[in-house]
Amino acid sequence: MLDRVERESGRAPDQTSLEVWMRTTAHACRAELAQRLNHTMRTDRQRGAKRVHYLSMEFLMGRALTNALAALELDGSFREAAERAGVDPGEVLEREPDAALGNGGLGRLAACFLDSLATLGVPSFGYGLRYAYGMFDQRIRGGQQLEEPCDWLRDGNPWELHRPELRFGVGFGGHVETYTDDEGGERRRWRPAQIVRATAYDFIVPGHGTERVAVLRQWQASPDQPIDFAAFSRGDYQAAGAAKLAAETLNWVLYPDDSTDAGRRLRLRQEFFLVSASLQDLIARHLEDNTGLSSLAERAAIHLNDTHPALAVPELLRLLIDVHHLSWDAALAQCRAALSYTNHTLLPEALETWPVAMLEELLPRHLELIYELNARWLDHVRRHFPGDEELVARTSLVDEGGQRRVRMAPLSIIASKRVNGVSKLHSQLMVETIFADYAKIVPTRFCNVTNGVTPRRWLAQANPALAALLDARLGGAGSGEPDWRTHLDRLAELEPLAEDPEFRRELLAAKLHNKALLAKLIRRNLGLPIDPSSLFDVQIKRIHEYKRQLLNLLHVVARYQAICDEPEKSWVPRTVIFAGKAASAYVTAKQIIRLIHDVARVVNGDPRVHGRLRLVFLPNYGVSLAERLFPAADLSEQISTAGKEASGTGNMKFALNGALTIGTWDGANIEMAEAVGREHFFIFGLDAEGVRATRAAGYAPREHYEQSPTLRRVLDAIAEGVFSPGEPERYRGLVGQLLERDTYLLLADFADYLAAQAKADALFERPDDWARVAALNIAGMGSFSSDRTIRDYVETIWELPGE
Ligand code: 26V
Repeated sequence: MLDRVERESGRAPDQTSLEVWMRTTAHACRAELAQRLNHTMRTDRQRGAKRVHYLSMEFLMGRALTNALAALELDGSFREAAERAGVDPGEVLEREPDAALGNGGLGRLAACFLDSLATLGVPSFGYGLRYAYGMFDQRIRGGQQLEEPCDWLRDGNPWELHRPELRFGVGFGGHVETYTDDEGGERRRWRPAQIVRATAYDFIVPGHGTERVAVLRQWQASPDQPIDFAAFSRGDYQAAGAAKLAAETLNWVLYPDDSTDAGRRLRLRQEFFLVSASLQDLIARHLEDNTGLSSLAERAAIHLNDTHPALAVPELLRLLIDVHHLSWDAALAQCRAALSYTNHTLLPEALETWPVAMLEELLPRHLELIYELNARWLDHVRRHFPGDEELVARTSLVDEGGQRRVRMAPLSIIASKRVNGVSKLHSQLMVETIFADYAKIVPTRFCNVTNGVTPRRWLAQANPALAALLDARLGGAGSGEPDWRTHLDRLAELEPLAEDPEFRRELLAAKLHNKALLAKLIRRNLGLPIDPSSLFDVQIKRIHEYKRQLLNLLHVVARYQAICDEPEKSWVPRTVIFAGKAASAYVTAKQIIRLIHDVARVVNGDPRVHGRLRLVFLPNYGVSLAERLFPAADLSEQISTAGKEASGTGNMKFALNGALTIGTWDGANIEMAEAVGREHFFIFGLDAEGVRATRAAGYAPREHYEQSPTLRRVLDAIAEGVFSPGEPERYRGLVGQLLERDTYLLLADFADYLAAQAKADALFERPDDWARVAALNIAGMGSFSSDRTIRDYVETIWELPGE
């Protein structure tokens, strides 16, 4: 290490910057990983292994260095070298910027999957885009969110392996022509108006407890010709650089969800760019080792992470039919055997559709193929459901209401082998609601694979205190026992330990340690003193109305008012922590952030409260901040309106780190509660059926307001400007929305939520009992490892042969 630092920087190891240390360490790891990559590729090729190709517009990777050092077992030598040079190893690790190439759950799930694919040794490629700017950085000014570009590549990326030899052309626009081939057959051919080059940048994902690795291949766009020389010579520099600009725009920024219509064309171009480059790459690899493409699906599973890569359907058809001359039937058979699709949300506003006119202009051949596919599909529907023309209209790939649009979820469903939801409830609701018609026509295509998270990052690396305790009790790596890091089922062995007072004491000590670290961070970043012995009540995720951060805040206000009424009473001290980003165009979500800050100012500054209630908003939520928050939480807020949160994965990270959950009967909360025991969860509120029935009966939120003095007082205070005295009307509209519509049923669940919070207080007053329940929660998390999830995908969806 000391040698490498000198060679990297031209300076002595104790004279160089932390950045150089970080880069050098990353380069050292990358060199090892590149060797492992070579071995992995060689064995897979020799074995003729079937590979998984995971196509995703998002990979929310976070930092890579801690994970790489752990996987390579270089952690100790790194620390030793740094310390010898008088450098703090922790500070070196902090220098690495987050790779925030995702919005939230969907992107982080993809990152956890890569970790598990590598660890399980599944032959696999992740395919994504090399965004220059990832998820925006969130700043808070005057209590309001400001977005700033996330310039994560500014100082280069020490991890990536540029592969200039892997280059493919991706077309856009132009026209389609008919021609006669050598055998006299009539064929269609796309003549794009523009070709953009795609080059690969590989990020190597290490496996744990194995020398195998996975690859995340990220595509970079560049123009066919970097400069239009004729234009340059004329002095028209704008025209000279136009192609370069147009190409590079493809890699410009990660789209934040809920983005407005502006720029949707660019998003479509990004999606096609990802799909086309990835498919050409995997087909080229297939043809290196196989004679033709009629065996493609035997060797390649192609997975669509939501519908963002759904253009893979017509692009694969085009490549097989137009370029490689398979028949329609043979090509469709390959699609139907190779492709699979995961749905991640039931929210209708998040289901992708594209205007026919836009497709016609950008991807004319693909539109033709979609029409042909649609005709065949509707034939199938008519044959099986004769006379049901309404079913035909509803299941058409083209939405004919208003501006004609292509529906991407149905496109993915009809051309896939399997379609899965991400928790039992979500998969059930998926076939009962949004995809009910398709489930009627092709029932066996639908299945469930419940999400999971990687225990390496989210427990072993994020929570060394708890990891040490688990090692002491279950045996660590090298103890001869299977390591819990790769055999998370072993957590079940903690169940009897929950009855061991010494174990409970150690568990509480580990938690207190983590809370003290977080308190220090809050003090440093926000200047707020936090009591580490208070109950840390944490809600961290994207800000969205259905996730109901506002319900949490209503509880905070109710508690504040109660403390002010009886300041002498002994209140269980609480620190309520929020973090999360609002989509830049999502006005209500941004208002919720502002309200959190307004309430925090009043509550934290009120002497009557006397530190027994603190409200904290930590800016710029992301993977690295999350790694500090999960280990320090006592209470995990998973309070979505039942039926709305497809799965949740933060819920699993909390429980794995010994937090108790206060949550609704929604998403994976249900399976977690069943695994841990319902009695060890603070479950409250309406379930999905209750939500449906409440709405069907004509939900009247104002009745709750009128019947509950507590609720009335809370809403009145917010509406009348108690927390925004400078602008008393600021939240009138927000409260008005709750009283009139309350789309997400906050008021219906309010009373029960408060009752559940009171139960949490009561248990927290008995630390030994709390610790027992925390231990049981950890013990129940064995099956929420993404290793289990990936095994499920391998068996039920990708159908890779067993070892
Ligand atoms: C939609 C869009 C629309 C256009 C611009 C970019 C963009 C990005 C994301 C989305 C939808 C995101 C869906 C999502 O993240 N779903 C979450 O998936 C998690 C993993 O399965 C799951 O745990 C969460 O419950 C679910 O909300």
